[in-house]
Amino acid sequence: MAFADGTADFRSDTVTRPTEAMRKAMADAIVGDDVYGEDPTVNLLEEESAAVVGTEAAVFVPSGTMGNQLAIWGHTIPGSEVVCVETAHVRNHERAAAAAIAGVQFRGVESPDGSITPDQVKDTAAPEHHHPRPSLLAWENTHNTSGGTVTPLDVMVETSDAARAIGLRIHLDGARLFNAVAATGITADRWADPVDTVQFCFSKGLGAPVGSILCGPADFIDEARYRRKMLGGGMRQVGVIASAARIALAERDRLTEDHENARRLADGLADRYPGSVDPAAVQTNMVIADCSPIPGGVAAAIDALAAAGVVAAEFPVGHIRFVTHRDVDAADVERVLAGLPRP
Ligand code: TLP
Repeated sequence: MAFADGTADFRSDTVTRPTEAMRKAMADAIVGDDVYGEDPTVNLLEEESAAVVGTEAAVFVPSGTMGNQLAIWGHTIPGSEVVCVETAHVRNHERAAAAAIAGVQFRGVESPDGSITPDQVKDTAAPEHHHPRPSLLAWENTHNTSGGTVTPLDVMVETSDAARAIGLRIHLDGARLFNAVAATGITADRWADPVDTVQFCFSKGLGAPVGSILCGPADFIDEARYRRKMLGGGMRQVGVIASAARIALAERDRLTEDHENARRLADGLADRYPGSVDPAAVQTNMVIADCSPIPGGVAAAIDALAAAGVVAAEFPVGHIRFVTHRDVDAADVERVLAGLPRP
């Protein structure tokens, strides 16, 4: 189902527009001042979210970035290191906020798919007089830049155990946690079990227009709520948007449709342009296509798609990242395949 103007936007799952049910819920939302803790819709959303991931508490935040940054700030001390994969969103796509806010730097470890081994974490422990000390291990599951790959739960458990053994706290950037749930059938509370805090987004595949949530122990979340206000994240009558997020959370099972559409697209691209996509690497709602087998390369592909009413962007260089979501369907996948230049 493309947008009302007929375009199908595959750039990200952040582009979804609120459904009629969300718009109605937003119009009818019962609200109060959330800075006083008096917005009933936000309070419900926080309780429901904490229950889904099995934590004591949760705090609603405007963005995944703010959720991640509150976690990093709360878990670390200035001058320490956050261990993550070198391509992590917290490291590369959050405007260096962790350096500005928490005063930490990142130790990015090499990983093709978002996994981190116990040895990679152990190697970060300060071995000599010059090395900064690590304070936090940050997971990203699913992992964005490797194409929505799932880090297996046993890998998360084993490496998190190794991290705890050397005194690290553990955060999960679960912007797309429910894509990992949909791909594996493993419930969200089990993914959250090895970590101290988890951030997930309502505004990605879940399809809400705005909002994310940080979940964790009650005392940690109390402090995060205090710091959210410091950052200007006290949002007052924010039940207006929490109402849409509640619907997004309740409808999370629909993500399997996005995964089916991504699979269709991956198979179609691999068939037409051998070498562009490894279908076996496509596990959730993203397909990263190497455009070198497409005549004219990435620029010609983006232009041809635009002429077919498909919005696509280069990410990373020489590639297009196609992301499936609520506002693109199987017919839009066919539109991509029909629109691209023929070999
Ligand atoms: N990702 C966006 C861009 O910022 C790259 C996208 O289009 O994929 N964690 C992960 C893993 C993310 O992918 C994102 C957004 C965030 C955090 C940040 O969420 P927001 O945009 O709500 O701050």
